[in-house]
Amino acid sequence: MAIKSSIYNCVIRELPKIENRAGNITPLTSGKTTPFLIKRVYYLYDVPGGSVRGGHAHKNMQQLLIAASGSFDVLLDDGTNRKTVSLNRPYYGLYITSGIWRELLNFSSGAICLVLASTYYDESDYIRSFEEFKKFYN
Ligand code: T46
Repeated sequence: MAIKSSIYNCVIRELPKIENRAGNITPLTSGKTTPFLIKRVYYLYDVPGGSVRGGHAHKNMQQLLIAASGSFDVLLDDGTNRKTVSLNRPYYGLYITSGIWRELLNFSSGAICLVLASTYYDESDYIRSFEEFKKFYN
C-alpha cells in the first residue's frame, strides 16, 4: 500500500503578475513559483466542447495547472474525498500533489491548460483505472 495523499493539500497558488498599460506578464520560476523543480512543461489546447481529459492519477508527479487562457474545471479525488476547482485566471495555479485522481472538464472555447510538471514523461507513473487507484491507496 502506498502513502495516501489528500485533496486538501491541493491548493490554489497566486502567481506573480506584473502589470502595465500594454498588458500583463506572469513569470514562472522553477522551485520558486512551484513547490517542486520543473522538469517538463506541456499544454492542452483545441479541446472540443464536452471533452473530459485526465482520468488518471500519478504515483510520483506533482503539477501546477494554469488556465493560461479561458477556463475549465478540475475534479480532484484522493480515494476518500472529492472536490472540484474552477480555473479561469492566468495568475492562479492549482497545485496537485502526487497520488490524486484528476479529471479536467467544462473547457471553454479556446481554453489553454498550461501544466508545469515535476517529472519527465513516464507512462509507468500513471494509474489509469479508478478502481486500481482506490486499491493502490486504500
Ligand atoms: C494532467 C492533465 C492536465 C506524452 O507522450 N508526453 C507527455 O508529456 C504527455 C503529458 C503525454 N504524452 C502522451 C501520452 C498519451 O498517449 O500523450 C497522450 C495523452 O496524454 P495524457 O493521457 O497524459 O493526457 P491528459 O490530457 O489526459 O492528461 C495530461 C496529464 O498527463 C495529466 O497529468 O493532469 O494533462
